[in-house]
Order: sequence, then C-alpha cells, then structure tokens
Amino acid sequence: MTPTPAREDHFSFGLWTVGWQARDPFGDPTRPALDPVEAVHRLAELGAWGVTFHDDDLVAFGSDEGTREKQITRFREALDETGMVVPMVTTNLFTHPVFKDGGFTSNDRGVRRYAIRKVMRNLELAAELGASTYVFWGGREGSETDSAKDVRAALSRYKEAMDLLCEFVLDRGYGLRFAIEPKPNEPRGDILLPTVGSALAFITSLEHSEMVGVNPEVGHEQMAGMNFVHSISQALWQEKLFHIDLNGQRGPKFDQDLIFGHGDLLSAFFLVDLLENGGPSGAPAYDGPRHFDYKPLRTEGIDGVWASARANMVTYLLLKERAAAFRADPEVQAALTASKVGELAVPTLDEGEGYQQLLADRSAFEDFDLEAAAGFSYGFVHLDQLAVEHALGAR
Ligand code: GLT
Ligand code: MN
Ligand code: MN
Repeated sequence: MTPTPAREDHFSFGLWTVGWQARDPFGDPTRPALDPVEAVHRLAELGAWGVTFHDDDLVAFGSDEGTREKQITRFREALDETGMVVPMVTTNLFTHPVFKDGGFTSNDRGVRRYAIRKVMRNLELAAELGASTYVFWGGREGSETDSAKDVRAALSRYKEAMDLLCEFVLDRGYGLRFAIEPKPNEPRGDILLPTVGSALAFITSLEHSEMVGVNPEVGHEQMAGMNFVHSISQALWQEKLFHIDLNGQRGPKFDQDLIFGHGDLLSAFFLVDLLENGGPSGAPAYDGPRHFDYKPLRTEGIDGVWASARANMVTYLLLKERAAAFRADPEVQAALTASKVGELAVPTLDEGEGYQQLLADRSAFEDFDLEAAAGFSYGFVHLDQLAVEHALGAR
C-alpha cells in the first residue's frame, strides 16, 4: 500500500520543476510549456501544499507591466481556488545573457546594480503572496578561469548585496528570511559558496546574519562528494536550515535533479529519519516545507511529469514510515545502546569539571584501560543492517 500525500505533509514544488520543458545542452525541449495556473491545480490535486517560483517562471522576462499584473492575478486566483500557498520565492539571476558573469558578483558594476533591483522587485511580490523564505541560488556567481575573478572582491560584493537586501526587507517589514543555496559547479566552472559549509561560514560575515540561513539541495552537496546527512546535521546544529531542496543524484557528475530517493536511497532514508525523528525525543528536527527541486526525465511526456511529482511525495512518505518503524523497533534501540550512539550526547566533562579536574582524574589517562577501549567492538555493522532491512521493508 502506498501512502497518499496530503496538505499536512507540507510538500512544495518549484514551478520550474514540473514546468521544465527538458531543454538540455544537447537537445531541444521535449515537452510543451506548462501554464503555472495548470501546475498549481495539478499539484494541488496530487496532494501538494505549496508552490514556489522564480520571478521569470511566473511572468516571462521582459513582459510589460500590464501582462505582469494579469499573470499575477491569474496565479493568485489559482492559489485561492486550490488553497495552495507560496512558502518560498526566488530570483532568476542566471538565464539572461546579462548574467553570464554573475549577478551580485559580475565584474560589471552595472549588472550588479541591475541584479539587486531585479531581486527587490520580486521581494515585493514574495511578501504580497505571503512567502516566508527567499532563496538565493547563485548559479552564475563564479568563474571558469582564476585570472578573471578576484574571489575576495566577489565575496565582498556578495556580502554587500545580501546586506542591502536584508536592510530592504527589514525596513519594509516583510518578515522574510533569506536562504542561500550552495552548489559546487554548473553552470559556472566553479561557483562561489560551493557547499553548505562555505555558505554557513559566509553567513557569519553578514550584517544581519540572524535572518540568513541555507537552502541545501541533496544533489548539489553530493556533486561535491559531501555526505548530505552530515551537511544537514550541521545546518540544523547551527540553526540555519531555513529551507531544503529534495531530489536525487548518483555521485559526483552533472546535476541530475532526479526524483527524491531515486539516487542514493539509503542516504534519503537517513535524511528523512533526521528531518522527521531527529528532534528532541523523536520530534521532527525541521518543520519547514518539504520542497522538491527535481527535473522530470526528458524522456517523459506530461503524464510522466505528474507521475514524477507524485513519486517524490510518495517516496518521502514511504521513507518516513520506514524511518518511524526503524526508531520504534526494540532491536534497533538495543543496537543503538550497544553501539553507544546515545553516549555521544553525554558531555565529555562532568558538570562543573574543568581541565584541572580532568588532569587529576587518573582513570581518564594513567589508569585508563586503553586495551579494553581499543578492543571494543562497536557493532555498527549490525545497526546499519537493521537500518537497511527497515528501509527495504523487511522488518
Ligand atoms: C535552478 C537550480 C536550482 C535552484 C533554483 C533556485 S533554480 O533550477 O538548479 O537548484 O534551487 O534558483
Ligand atoms: Mn535547488
Ligand atoms: Mn540541482
């Protein structure tokens, strides 16, 4: 029996995902354009809760003011009719040739000023539609050649743009938070802020760092060879997981944007376990949107588009069920104890203990039973096999 996605699951999709016409560097589109209004209706029918977009996904770049207003009105009507929400909005600073050397970090100052204005215009719309998160994916912020980009200056310009936009949102009282989405490469040869770790470090330099977090994407982190569960854990630990892009990827190669779970399935299992059961006493560790950023395979017609949208949600729910069963299994609990997994939550020093007391504690060093500790068998294999068996539905 497969579970049925529902609004309470808080699944959201980018308009650019189901709307992808499957144009790739080697081939023409294989599908016709999809009307955003149609996307809202179909996603709502499938059980999604929200829809997200770039400015240019909703209103074609260069449209006049009248066309823009009309399109926004139609979109709003679709939202009202379906009850779909807009939890996140973002800006396209990568398609138009003007952004070929970046938006906020283009060598051309005029382009940088234009990019900031393009974001400000769309922030107004994001606030009007009730979005709470605004994503920054700097796909064109980077370089192919080390001679062409002063990376330290670029980071200063990146910070300048983010600081200014934070100030704009605060002054206007929009209540939006920003989320930076890292990616190591593609479309640029090397993109600035390539991983979650780099983005987290950059955020500490910002004037309003409290309102800026990350929007990690499964595939982007895996393209860089990172362990996504570790990256998300650190983002949570630093209270910076403001949003998440769920999809699939098979190792370090081009950005595949596969359906969630259709890449590294076991990593997806542990990710869902972390998000859903990683909080205090098994509560969800993350309560934001479960946002899918994937591309329906180029081989598929529109039927495959909707099948893939559903597949993302159903796979997530199945993994959620499997993760709950894993946590509830007494054998797993015993294995966790045997592996001392919980012991890591115990501080290494006693309450009030300092280095003086540690130095005085002979059992910590002089009398420490090195041999016993070195010889301890952790039982991680048994524990992980239990996880695999639960993930496969064998328990
Ligand atoms: C683009 C990118 C995605 C980002 C989107 C937000 S656009 O499709 O590949 O990972 O999340 O700008
Ligand atoms: Mn993404
Ligand atoms: Mn991607």
